[in-house]
Amino acid sequence: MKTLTLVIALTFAIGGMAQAASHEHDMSQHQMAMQPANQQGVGIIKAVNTKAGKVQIAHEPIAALGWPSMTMWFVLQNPMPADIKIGDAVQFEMQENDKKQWVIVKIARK
Ligand SMILES: [Cu+2]
Repeated sequence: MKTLTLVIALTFAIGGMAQAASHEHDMSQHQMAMQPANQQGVGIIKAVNTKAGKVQIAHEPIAALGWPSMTMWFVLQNPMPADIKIGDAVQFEMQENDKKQWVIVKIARK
């Protein structure tokens, strides 16, 4: 009976260690998943909300994401460059943040 208890205790200890190791592994994969490659887009500036730090763009299809062309709001990581006005064609680079918002990290006139 004592032996059985010891075996059970050991099994739990090893199981716990294995779990800790695999959890660590999962975490690194998770971090990689949270930082996907930046996506590229092109479109036309429709509106800018400076206060909210957002820009509305009528973008062309983004094949990598399976997006059709559409008009949508993006979060701006940095203030809009002063030379970009409504109606301008732009190319931009974006990434998804942990709130599932698409954040423009780079934007320039096309
Ligand atoms: Cu869109």
